[in-house]
Amino acid sequence: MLTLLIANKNYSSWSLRAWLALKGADIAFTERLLPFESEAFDAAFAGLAAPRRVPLLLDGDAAVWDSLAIIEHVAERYPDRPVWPTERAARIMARSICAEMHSGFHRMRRHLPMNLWRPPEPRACDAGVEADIARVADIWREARTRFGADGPFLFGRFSAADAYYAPVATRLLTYAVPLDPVSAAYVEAIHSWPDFVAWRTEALKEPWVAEHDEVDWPVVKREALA
Ligand SMILES: N[C@@H](CCC(=O)N[C@@H](CS)C(=O)NCC(=O)O)C(=O)O
Repeated sequence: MLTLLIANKNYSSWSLRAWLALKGADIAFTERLLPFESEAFDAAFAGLAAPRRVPLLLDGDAAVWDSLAIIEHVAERYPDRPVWPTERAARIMARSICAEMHSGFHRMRRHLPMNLWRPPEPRACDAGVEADIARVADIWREARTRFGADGPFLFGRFSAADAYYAPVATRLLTYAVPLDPVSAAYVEAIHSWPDFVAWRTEALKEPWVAEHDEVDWPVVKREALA
């Protein structure tokens, strides 16, 4: 049995990536939510030969840490599940753009933190952040044009690449970034995906506020629960 350690659903974009990738591939797991800066968070990592970071997957007595390693681990362990796109050229691009997200886009990630309960409102961006956003739009356009015929996601049907770019889709909405039609449709597809809706619904109920992720601090702009 698999157990996925995650943190706050409102803020933890790396947790969201691993969680969505497993859900999207229909891989069963138990989720364990550890609020940031809690004793439970520290206790969960005591005795594990792994960094104190989420997501972390427990597979029996093995700990797999880092979202990309988790995704590759489950792809290997469940080869019949659609973790990655099935077509080779699509899979090559999917892996490449996940690696690009994993090691890049620092300016955008820092300036526009994931914050699912913040109502959409613009935030001024410098040229570096704008360049990151433009690169995301280029990736989405290329994937959708070359491989997107079978559905609304980057490679048609949902894959790990969508799990990886879902937090970006939320940031573009949260900070009211102007979008081209392809990006707007993709952001909408992510926000309508039932697994994402389930995650966001839970996020909006959370009590924990992280000052460094609230760009309007000391004001916490927070959408009321429906
Ligand atoms: N590159 C790592 C990033 C993991 C990471 O930075 N996780 C953050 C939360 S999103 C964390 O656990 N921070 C611990 C803390 O803030 O106490 C991955 O892909 O899993």
